Amino acid sequence: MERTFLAIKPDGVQRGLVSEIIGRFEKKGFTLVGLKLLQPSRELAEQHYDVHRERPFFAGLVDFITSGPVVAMVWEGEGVIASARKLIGATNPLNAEPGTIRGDLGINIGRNIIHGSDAPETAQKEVALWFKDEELVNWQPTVTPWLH
Ligand code: FUP
Repeated sequence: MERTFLAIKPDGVQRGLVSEIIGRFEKKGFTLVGLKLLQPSRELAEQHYDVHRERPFFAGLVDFITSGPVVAMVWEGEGVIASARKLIGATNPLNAEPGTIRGDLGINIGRNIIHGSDAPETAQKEVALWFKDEELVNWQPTVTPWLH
């Protein structure tokens, strides 16, 4: 079953948006298989954003993501990678559609609340970077089988 890596960034945690955001993925019907709160190290943040290493915003991005606690999650379900990206909305919250997390809750591209893997390869890489195998729970909901 497909899995994606999602992280509520320090702005989302500090603004008290954790339950609102987790609720959106729960209500959509995806399955939470990994969850932890951590303040990422610089090394972890730099690896996570390695693709942006040469971009002018890289240092600021790493400063920000390491500035406070992050809620790191792995969600599972059919089509979860692309669907989570839709629920999250465009990178710049000012361009994100209303109804999406960034469209409803943010205004600043540097403080855009949540990260979501953008493709199967990055999802696999990010899940492995942030979680050990034993931190992930293999389970299927039995009370709502019609969603799965
Ligand atoms: P996304 O996949 O939507 O998180 O966006 P990107 O991978 O393109 O960018 C990663 C993060 O870099 C964004 F969440 C915010 C930050 N960023 C900037 O701060 N400025 C930019 O011009 C582009 C991205």
